[in-house]
Amino acid sequence: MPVDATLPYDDQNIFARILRGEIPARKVYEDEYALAFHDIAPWSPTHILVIPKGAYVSWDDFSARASDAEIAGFVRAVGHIAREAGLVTPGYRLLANAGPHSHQEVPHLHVHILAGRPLGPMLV
Ligand code: DGP
Repeated sequence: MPVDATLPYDDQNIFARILRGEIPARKVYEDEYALAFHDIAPWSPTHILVIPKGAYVSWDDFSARASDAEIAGFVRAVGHIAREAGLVTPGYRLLANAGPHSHQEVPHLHVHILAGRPLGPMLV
């Protein structure tokens, strides 16, 4: 069910629970600003989700409220993960849904890293 990203942050959302270690995830990377783990229902052979450690619903929420250090740390983490996973040469796609029209399902900002096969053009 898509979420309304304008609602206040819900600290019971599934990614908040993964961050707190209440439910398991197949972790790929973690640092002070970001946690990355494999998507439970992958759309492509490589499907990694990267989330900020802070409580942000969406990209617009994050860019409005996060500190410069959080934003820089998160963006650097996404690039680091792509490089470390060997995705740079074959290529990869970044995608972040926000709000009902995008079909965002989890109300904690996440960037999808999609790779592992030719992905074709974006479908909207
Ligand atoms: P979005 O529609 O952009 O909000 O994508 C949410 C993604 O989160 C979707 O691809 C499935 C994934 N997902 C949902 N629940 C879990 C979970 O409990 N664990 C993991 N690893 N991924 C999840």
